[in-house]
Amino acid sequence: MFLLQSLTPSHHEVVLIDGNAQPMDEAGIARYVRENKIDLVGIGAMTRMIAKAYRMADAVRAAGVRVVMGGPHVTEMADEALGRDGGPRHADAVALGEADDTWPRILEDAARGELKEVYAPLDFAGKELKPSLKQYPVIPWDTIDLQQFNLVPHAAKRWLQKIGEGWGTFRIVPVESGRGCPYGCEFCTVTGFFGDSIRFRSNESVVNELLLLKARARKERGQMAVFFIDDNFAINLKRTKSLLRDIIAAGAQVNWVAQISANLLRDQELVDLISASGGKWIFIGMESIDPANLKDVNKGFNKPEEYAAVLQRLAQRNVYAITSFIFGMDNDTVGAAERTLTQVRTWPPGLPIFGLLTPLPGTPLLKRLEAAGRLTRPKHWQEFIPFAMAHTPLKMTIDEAHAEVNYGWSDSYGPKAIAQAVDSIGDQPLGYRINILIARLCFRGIYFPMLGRFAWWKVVSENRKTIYKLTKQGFQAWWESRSRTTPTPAVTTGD
Ligand code: B12
Ligand code: SF4
Repeated sequence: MFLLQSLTPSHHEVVLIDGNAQPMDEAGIARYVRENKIDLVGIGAMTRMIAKAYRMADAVRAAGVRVVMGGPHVTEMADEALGRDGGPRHADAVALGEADDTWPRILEDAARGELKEVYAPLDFAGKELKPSLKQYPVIPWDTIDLQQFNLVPHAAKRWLQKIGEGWGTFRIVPVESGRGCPYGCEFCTVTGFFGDSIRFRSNESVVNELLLLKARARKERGQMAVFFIDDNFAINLKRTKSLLRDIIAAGAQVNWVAQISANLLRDQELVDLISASGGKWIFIGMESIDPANLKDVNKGFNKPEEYAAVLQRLAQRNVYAITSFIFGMDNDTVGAAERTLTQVRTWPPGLPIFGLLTPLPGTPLLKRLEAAGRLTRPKHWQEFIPFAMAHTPLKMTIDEAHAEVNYGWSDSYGPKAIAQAVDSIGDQPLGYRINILIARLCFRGIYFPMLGRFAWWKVVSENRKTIYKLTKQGFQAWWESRSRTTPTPAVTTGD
């Protein structure tokens, strides 16, 4: 939404609401658009939250305001959004595919009262146009209102501003450096949506964006981390290395996270540059430790036998991994989670996450399961249930697959596992251990929602031993550094 805002002609005013950061219900959004005299509402959503997005769209339309929807789900299911499939209508218009070029057109049509139903990025011959990222707009990070994205509690702001370079604000900002991934994993929408044509921004425009973010963080005495949202940040090794070198040369390093497939992390020079340019966490879609499963989903380029070495190479540079696994694959049997965790426990500490194989619209997986008559909830997004399968796996039941995911999360995020993860890097600086602890406590919430103070209090209490140990060590380190810097009185002999 930051990108679409930047592509909006300047005579329009844009307000951004992120449903995760600033949740609203139907009555709330209807009131908001009325009170703020909004003329047009744009909604983007993934399949997972499309049912909620439709409810919000319905409320906005009932308040008399037009709705345009875009993003990966409605691109595949435009008829559903427009009510052309026999169901209710949710959107006045849909933007198919990448809307960089169509968004300004949509706005002009809406302003003239001539909004069309479908906007597709096509050339005069009707061929799909993929926007080049060479002329990327400047996202005005120095002026955008980022209050809704601050992860630091307001009450602690003043105090935290004084620590080190300042922690008065902490935001993780999405930055795009390129689009597309040609690998075509069966469950993934990316190859179909962005196409296998990979496009990159210029190094200069990415570096300038980072410098802008850094300057804002400094001004606020806060922290700005970056999530490079590229699907596969190192898909072109030569280009990624050149970008990282330019970031280092310009002093534009910020702490960053990115998604990179395991096969590309064999390269030692890449890992060195990741570390030197501020890379802290790499999301790796490991999916399975079973080569047969990987082959089934067209991800045979993942080699489970090299997972440990890849993670070691990263950890040696103090870069850790978010390792993502999928259960319920066709070759999975009962015990898949424990077999996976037996390996995970021997790896450097990271953030393992577990999901279920999910047939998303537009993926080859959905087509295959549909053709085989294996879908149990063909339109699972309309009755969204977190961590629930929508088809029957081949070698286990649906309930057994759910139990595997539950075991994965419970075992990896219990107090014992968290203490072990922190202790396993006992020889590393305190900051890295605190980083692992905080990240584990936060990631726990993906499966065990930690909404409200009581839920957080309970988690803190369960992990009190580890928290106490690190706090004590932190206090000792602070005390020792203080003693070292306290000036000793000068002794004069008075000749
Ligand atoms: C960043 C990201 C996240 C972040 C989101 C943080 C944030 N607030 O930015 C995090 C890590 C939280 C996340 C989580 C998940 N994600 Co995610 N994520 C992405 C990622 C990598 C980048 C999104 C992005 O910004 N892209 C760049 C912009 C430019 O592209 P875009 O969003 O598609 O927008 C363009 C068009 O779609 C269109 N458009 C989009 N919205 C709108 C709205 C309007 C009004 C208009 C006109 C146009 C328009 O215009 C834009 C410009 O061209 C994408 C992959 C990808 N490359 O897109 C996956 C992706 C969106 N995620 C995906 C999935 C599956 C998930 C999870 C469900 C994973 C899981 N199993 O748990 C979770 C669900 C989270 C939840 N809240 O429930 C899938 C979604 C597929 C689908 N059909 O829904 C994607 C496509 C990845 C994939 N491998 O298939 N994700
Ligand atoms: S490597 Fe990742 S982004 Fe690329 S197709 Fe596979 S799952 Fe999608």
